[in-house]
Amino acid sequence: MSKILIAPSILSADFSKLGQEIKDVEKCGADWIHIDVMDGHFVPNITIGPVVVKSIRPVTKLPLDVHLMIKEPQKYVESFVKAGADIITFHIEADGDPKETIRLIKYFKKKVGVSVRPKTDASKLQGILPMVDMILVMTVEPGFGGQAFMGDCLPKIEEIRKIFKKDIEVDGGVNEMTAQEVIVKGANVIVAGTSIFGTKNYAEAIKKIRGGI
Ligand code: S6P
Ligand code: MG
Repeated sequence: MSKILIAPSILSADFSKLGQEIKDVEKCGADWIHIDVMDGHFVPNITIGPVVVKSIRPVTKLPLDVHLMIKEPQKYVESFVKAGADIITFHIEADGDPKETIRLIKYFKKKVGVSVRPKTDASKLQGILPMVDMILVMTVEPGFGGQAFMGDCLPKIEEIRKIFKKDIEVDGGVNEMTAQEVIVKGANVIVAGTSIFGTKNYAEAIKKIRGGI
């Protein structure tokens, strides 16, 4: 089994000291920094944009894993690339031609991910799997941190793992217990917001989510 990667979601960090929070999770064993971008249209919440990504870039050596929960993702790829994103994931449900958006991200030589909402069937990914580096399986309805994990998404992780050998990232309500459920199904990248930033000991939280594997 490949190494389990932990990507703390900064949405649950203390934004008044964001740089320090990122340095802290890096020191405590995080592998990637997960950045949730919401536009108030694709999801009912607004978070951060390229300006914040740019200010984070010099703070850490870790890859910046940008999760775009926005309409028309193709319009914003270049801004996030210029801001310093290493991995750009957009939603298959967003408008536009997913293949064109994938090609655009690849043109900038960035790692490309495609995400599916809980109710979206894995079959919707047919045709794009050979083009991408990562599939992000949402285990909550995107929009807010701190929601409860949706166990009915577990079979989808297994279904995708059977036909996809690259990274499978899981995002939403993941804690030390649900992490083990998604790892067993084949996930190898774990996003965790509340279950890391909501604790006092980030190193311990990351270690427990990784499950000692
Ligand atoms: C979607 C959500 C995710 C984040 C997240 C995880 O609603 O916002 O995309 O990555 O904040 O947080 P948590 O607390 O569920 O681990
Ligand atoms: Mg996310």
